Amino acid sequence: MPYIYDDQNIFAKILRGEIPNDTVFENDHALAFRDLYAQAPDHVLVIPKGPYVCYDHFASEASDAEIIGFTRATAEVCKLLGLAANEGDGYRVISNAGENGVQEVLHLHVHILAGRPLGRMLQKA
Ligand code: DGP
Repeated sequence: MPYIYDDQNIFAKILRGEIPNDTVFENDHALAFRDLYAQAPDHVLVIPKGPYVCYDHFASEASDAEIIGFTRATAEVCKLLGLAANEGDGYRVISNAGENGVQEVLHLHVHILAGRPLGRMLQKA
């Protein structure tokens, strides 16, 4: 089944400048901005500029340049916030996908969470 991208999602609107955001970093292929509903002292979302629904969509269909630009953007955010595991207290990267992943916004994003102990990755159901 093809991936269906809805360009009316909230992150598409942010990319078009229709909704403001608190930008942390930007390059040709990615935008990083603070999550409006932060769940940790540092909670940054990194999104590709292209129309990708979720992580596996991006990983399978994005160009090499997009994948490099997006991945390097996550590294820049870690550097800018002083989180890198070799110099800071660490962080967590999460990307939710689909119903079981409880993805609310259907434009690929990774959450970078940091600034406090984050506990174990998952609670038992
Ligand atoms: P997810 O459940 O993985 O799809 O997370 C979506 C995140 O997006 C959630 O943590 C809240 C955040 N969010 C939703 N709307 C906005 C918005 O308009 N601006 C910003 N900066 N973040 C938003």
